[in-house]
Amino acid sequence: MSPSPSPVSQVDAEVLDLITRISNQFAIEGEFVAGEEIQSGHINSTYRATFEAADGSRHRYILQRINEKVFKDPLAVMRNVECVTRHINWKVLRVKKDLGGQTLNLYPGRGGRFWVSGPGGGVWRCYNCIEGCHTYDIVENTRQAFQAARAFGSFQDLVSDLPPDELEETIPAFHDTRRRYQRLMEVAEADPSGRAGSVAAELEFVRSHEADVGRVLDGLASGEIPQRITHNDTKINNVMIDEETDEAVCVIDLDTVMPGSVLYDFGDLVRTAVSPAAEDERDLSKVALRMPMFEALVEGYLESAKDFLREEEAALLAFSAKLITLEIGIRFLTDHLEGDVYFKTRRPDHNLDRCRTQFRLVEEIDAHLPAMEKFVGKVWRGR
Ligand code: GN1
Ligand code: MG
Repeated sequence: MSPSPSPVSQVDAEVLDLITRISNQFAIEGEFVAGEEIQSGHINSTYRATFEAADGSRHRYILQRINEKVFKDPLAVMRNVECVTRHINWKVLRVKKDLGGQTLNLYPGRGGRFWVSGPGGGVWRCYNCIEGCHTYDIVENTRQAFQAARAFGSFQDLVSDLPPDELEETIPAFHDTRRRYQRLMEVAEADPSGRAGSVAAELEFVRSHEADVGRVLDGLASGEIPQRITHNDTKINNVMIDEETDEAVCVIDLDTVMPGSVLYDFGDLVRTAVSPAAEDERDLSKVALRMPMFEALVEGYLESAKDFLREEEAALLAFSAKLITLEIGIRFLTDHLEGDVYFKTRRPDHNLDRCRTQFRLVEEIDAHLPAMEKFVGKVWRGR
């Protein structure tokens, strides 16, 4: 299969002017020479700026505007990100010297904070650009899958000793699948965009999976599944992979790091890494569960997570893939019914296409679940 790095696009003069003005407010050296848009991500707006220093060397920086419709308190997001990046930097330096790789760093801005206000409002931040790496929307080989899963397990380990009270809940009830389910049913009932009639089959699909939505939540409530600090958005394109060695170098997108279950992290990684089809693929015959990819994810994840993971969590790793794929499908369908107010869309019915792809993948996972559970059990016992 051909490589599928996440897309980057040219920007028009107006956006270029905006990026220039924003980047000039951060403490970065040199003069702005170029800017482009990074298109992956459905929430924030992300750009890459190139600066030329006095000695002629060029360096790139990531500029991002936080979407405040989604993150109602963007400054809480910034407090969390500052806390997490500082902690990781400390830990890599002092505790895990052999971890290697790169870490995300925020640049200070005019006004003495790690963010600046944009001309039309909004909270902007600036990160270092991790060079020599790609992010992938579709995994090409099992080495990438193994590496990405190991990186997310290490990430969970890195943030495991952050005091939970230090982190604010940037999106309340983010992975409350039961609440996501109820919300979908309410929106379908109210039908604000007049689209519910055309998604009867999808709604029926969700209803037929009602029994699944509480499984991790109930474990969290009873204490059987521990609450931990987790990433909460472990899409495969949120890990930077070295272009040459395929090694995972750095986990990015720290906006939803907060208390949760590691199962959501593992499940979302499986959702985005096992299928050779894009998240919004319209040809559903292309959606498939590639068992070798799943196996590489399990091996990579357990390599870094086996020491802290509990038996009860390991037992639900395979199921978590089904749960999170259902949950994200529910969220896409809800947004479709609400008139596309949350996720960025690039074509009509984009959220519906994404939802259908997720539900097809749920079926694929269901069909493979016994084999997936068997494989997890084998690796877990042999750890
Ligand atoms: C959003 O922006 P991005 O692509 O990192 C969403 C995730 C979804 C994902 C689906 C804050 O993440 O929860 O899983 O889209 N992020 C938020 O692709 O809602
Ligand atoms: Mg994200």
